[in-house]
Amino acid sequence: MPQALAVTAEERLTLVEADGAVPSDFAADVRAGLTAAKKRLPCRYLYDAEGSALFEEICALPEYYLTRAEQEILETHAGEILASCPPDAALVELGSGSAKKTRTIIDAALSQRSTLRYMPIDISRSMLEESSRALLADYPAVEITAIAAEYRAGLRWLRRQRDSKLVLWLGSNVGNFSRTEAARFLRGVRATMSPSDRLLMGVDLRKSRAVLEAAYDDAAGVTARFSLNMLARINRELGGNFDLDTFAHRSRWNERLGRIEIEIESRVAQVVRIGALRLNVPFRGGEKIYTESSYKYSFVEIERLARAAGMVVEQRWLDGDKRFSVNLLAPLSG
Ligand code: AVJ
Repeated sequence: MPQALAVTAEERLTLVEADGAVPSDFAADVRAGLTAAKKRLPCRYLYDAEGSALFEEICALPEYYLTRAEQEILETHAGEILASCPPDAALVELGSGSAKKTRTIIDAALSQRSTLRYMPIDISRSMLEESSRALLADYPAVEITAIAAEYRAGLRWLRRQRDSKLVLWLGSNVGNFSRTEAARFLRGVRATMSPSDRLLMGVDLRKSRAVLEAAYDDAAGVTARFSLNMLARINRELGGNFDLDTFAHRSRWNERLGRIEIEIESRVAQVVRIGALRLNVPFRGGEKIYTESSYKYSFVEIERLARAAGMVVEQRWLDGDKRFSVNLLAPLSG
């Protein structure tokens, strides 16, 4: 039985549920957001099973260049990226999701060394388990410690680890944060890093209105379905009676603030009932619910962000069309 000697995938997987996480409260946030003078819903609720599947579809859209551009950069420069990190560094990933892009980094690492520790941190436990098992099946030399946690709890857990590390924060996930929130979050990441650790951050760049607005309002209507899924989720989980045909997805590039602004607009005056909240929500014709910001950066803004977090941009790579950036950040001493 040669199998008895093999280290099984199970033995190479540890799943940690980081404690102290304040679980987000969909019902309370929907009530607060839809009774406010300016209606809003937090973008983290876009990602239930339905929304996560739609987001995967977005990543393959012709208009949504971000995923392909980042993948191109990682494929072209993975060796160089790893050469800039401690040779024994563990790989940490914030918001790992399906961890598809991570494979490029893992391949490059394993061409230089025999084993690798991967520590994905993600809010979705099911996504973590699924992506971890897939990786373990394909990479016998990889050991995984998967942390099911929101960012804050994940960082708290990371602060207690002693491994040297390369932290991955890909996909321009920084875009959902305001610039102030992004700096605060990165200071938290900085606090987990020792001097030789590095942060690899994928950041979408400022560009023309036409390219940006198409990326967030594709011809096939997938982004619209992704957006409106927020209302469908309220219907499913909170007994809402939103008629999705009477709402429209709107996205607009705000050049001054450097962000795409995504809203859901009520096409007519109407009252929506949300049963579980015992709440009636009135809408004027044309009234909007703000659901998501997607911030874009110039090179100077990326450097400013790094500095504000006590780090410096050590290296930067772009795709061939110069639409997207991958940045290697090093902690500043002190
Ligand atoms: C996951 C935040 C990177 O802002 O491009 C895509 C989310 N929303 N299309 C982005 C999103 C609509 C995405 N991020």
